[in-house]
Amino acid sequence: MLASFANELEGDSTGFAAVAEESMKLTKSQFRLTAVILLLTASIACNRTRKYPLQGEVIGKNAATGEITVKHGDIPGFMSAMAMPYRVKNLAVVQEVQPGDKIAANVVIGNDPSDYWLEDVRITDESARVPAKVPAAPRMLMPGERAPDAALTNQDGRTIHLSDFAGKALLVTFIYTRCPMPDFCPRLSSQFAHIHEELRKNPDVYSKTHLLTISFDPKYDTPAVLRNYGLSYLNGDQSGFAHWDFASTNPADLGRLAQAFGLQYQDENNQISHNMSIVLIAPDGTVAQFWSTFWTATELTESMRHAAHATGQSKKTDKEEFRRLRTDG
Ligand SMILES: [Cu+2]
Repeated sequence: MLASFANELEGDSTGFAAVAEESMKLTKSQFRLTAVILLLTASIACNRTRKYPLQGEVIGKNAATGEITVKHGDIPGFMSAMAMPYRVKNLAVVQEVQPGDKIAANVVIGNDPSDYWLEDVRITDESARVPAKVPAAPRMLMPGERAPDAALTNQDGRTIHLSDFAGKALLVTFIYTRCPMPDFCPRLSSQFAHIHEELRKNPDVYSKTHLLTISFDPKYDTPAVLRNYGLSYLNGDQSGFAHWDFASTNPADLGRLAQAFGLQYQDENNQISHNMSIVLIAPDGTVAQFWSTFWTATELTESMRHAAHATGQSKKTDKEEFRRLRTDG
């Protein structure tokens, strides 16, 4: 999944199917890792971090979320060989490593067992580095860059634009309603429901924030389907749609948004293999932050609160300025 993002950065989409397959493997790996960590936690009364040496190959990276995907061998005493994403807190390292690099590093497990990352990353062999191709394809945005606009059709069949939410902190994610993977779309929607409840507790914050869930399965996810799906996460309360839209768009605009926000999706046996992409768009229409694999509802809620009140740094809060970007591409 992150590997395909790296491919796309270099204008190469040939590895997409293989990468989509890898993405499903990663999911299983993550389940396995969770199980391993739970076991470790149960057996060790811990209040300290633990480190395990890792050697492997970088197969993808996401500079916007600070993650690299590593295919690694057995880690004695910790886990068997697999490929999975890791956070690297030192962002210079994420800039430096390239797909194909062999690395050595330490996996650090924090006090909270879901909190793990790589430290002391050294590139041990860069001879297999995947060469960059030019010209570069359109790429994922970085925080601070202006988000594109797009027209969408929401759960009421009404046309809305990303630019309609200028002046608010807008949290956007992507799902498809038939998703069978509990750790992906159902997690995104249930956690967005939790965020919605949290935001609602403060009317001031509530009025300055908005949630938007976009389907990447527009053929199946019609407005009626999205409406029912949305209601199931709003406890049947349709007044919630005033603060949380469920929408879809045409394939061209979906592709543009996916590119800008680092979303990958691929039809696969009547299902859709995909990664996770969450983007927070600030009131001035710029990207405040991205998340992919590592996030919590609490973290997202706090970031929205912060963004909603961090106005005044930019003059460009007006809708026309935001919308102008559509023609700029
Ligand atoms: Cu899904």
